[in-house]
Amino acid sequence: MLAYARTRLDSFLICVRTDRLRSMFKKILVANRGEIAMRIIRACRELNIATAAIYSEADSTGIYVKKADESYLVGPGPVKGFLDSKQIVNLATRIGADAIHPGYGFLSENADFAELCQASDVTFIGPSTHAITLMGSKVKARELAESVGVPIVPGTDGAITSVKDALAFTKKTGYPVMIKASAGGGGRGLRVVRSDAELQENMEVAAREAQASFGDGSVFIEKYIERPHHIEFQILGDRHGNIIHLGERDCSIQRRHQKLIEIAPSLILTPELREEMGRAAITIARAVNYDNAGTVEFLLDQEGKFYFIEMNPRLQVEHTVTEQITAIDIVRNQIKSAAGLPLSIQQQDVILQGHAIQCRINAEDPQNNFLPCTGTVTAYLSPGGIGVRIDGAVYKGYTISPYYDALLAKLTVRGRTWEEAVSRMRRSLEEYMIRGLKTTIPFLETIMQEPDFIAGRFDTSYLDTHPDLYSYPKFEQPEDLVLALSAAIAAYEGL
Ligand code: MV4
Repeated sequence: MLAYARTRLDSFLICVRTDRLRSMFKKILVANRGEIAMRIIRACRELNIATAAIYSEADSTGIYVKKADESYLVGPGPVKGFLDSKQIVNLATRIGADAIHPGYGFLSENADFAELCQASDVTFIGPSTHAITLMGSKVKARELAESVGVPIVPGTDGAITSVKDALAFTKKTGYPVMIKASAGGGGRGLRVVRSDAELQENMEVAAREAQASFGDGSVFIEKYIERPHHIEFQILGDRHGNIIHLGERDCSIQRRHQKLIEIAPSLILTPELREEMGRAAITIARAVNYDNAGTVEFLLDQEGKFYFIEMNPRLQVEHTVTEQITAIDIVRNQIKSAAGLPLSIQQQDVILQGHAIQCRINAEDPQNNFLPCTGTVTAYLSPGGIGVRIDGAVYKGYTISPYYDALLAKLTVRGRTWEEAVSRMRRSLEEYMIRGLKTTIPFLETIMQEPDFIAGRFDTSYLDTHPDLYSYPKFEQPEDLVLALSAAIAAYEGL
């Protein structure tokens, strides 16, 4: 009898909670596109919250446009609409959307946009403008980390304005050093220099580039950590002062800061180091009263020492690997925290189970310097089975345009062990069929068969130190060869 009463009470509480959520947000405007728009729409549907998508003319065939309850054309052109704060907030107000989810990229780290949302009484689903602003300055983020006792890379005190100051720093620490744009991020505005001459050559260029790219020419210098692991901790906060971490992701397999493969958990963190780095991540988040989802980035050097480098005040592409090993829905928690609800999980509820790997299925040709590829998908079949997740927005007949990033889909697998996860990813990539344009699938398949990767022996130098990865067969399928030969014959015959 008691068990039955308990079940009835649980069902009642679920209804109340969902109703409360529904009463919190009636409609969310998804201010993004592609796979992350799909991801947000899915979370909203599970919370019974209506969704409004925005799209450009170049994107009108996007599957997320079809899946949203409403969709609105923004512009002009393929990108400007997604970056037009006023147009988006005015639309939200006009259609009765009481919240906006920015996804990642576009306006997701734009404090002015978050401010405009607030001023227009539309909830910005993300951290406070204070957190966005502070973490948008790598110099301020470093100062904050140092002030709360979290290790940072030895570097200059604040931004530097003269080569003289730069040389004074390198005289003390030696080379190599990294020149970083304070307003940069995600790998943009970074230069490694290994001598006084290189420093003098690059300082002014770095400042000019930073001014042109970010509207802020401030640069600072850090000691360059050779061949680090790039480890980031997922943070979840709410508006009641609760902050937890959901473990780490190892994002070391990148090419020029473009992440290709992410894994969770890291294969090299000991439980003690995970505990220490997790505590450091929460310390930094607490110092800015962090109240939504965010990621604290560290470098781990070859001696096992870690250093804070930056915090990303937004949802990340690679959040899926964390979700797969914790069974915690990060986007759902973002929405609930932004709606003012307290976190429903505490740190002790976060259990990391198994291993997850995410591969980015990009419309790029790794054998041609990752040149972005466009074209129409002539055949599409995604993998499935136990522990396989696809976050994507591609289907047969979809045309990939040159206006957006090359991400077609994210393939995430989970296994009880690392070996199981690798074999599952290998099998899933074999199964994944996208025809009509080149993708990173064959390149990723090669990595899944590479001994160092399988053994977990990789750091940020992996792609540079394994050139054989690029020598997979040029034509993945016979029809690719036929297409290429037909094109060659046609060109020869001057057709
Ligand atoms: C570094 C570093 C080595 N030493 N800083 C900065 C942006 C972040 N997303 C990665 N960043 C790095 N900062 C110091 N002092 C190495 C990285 C880094 C990286 C740098 C160049 C090329 C690829 C990289 C991949 C991960 C981390």
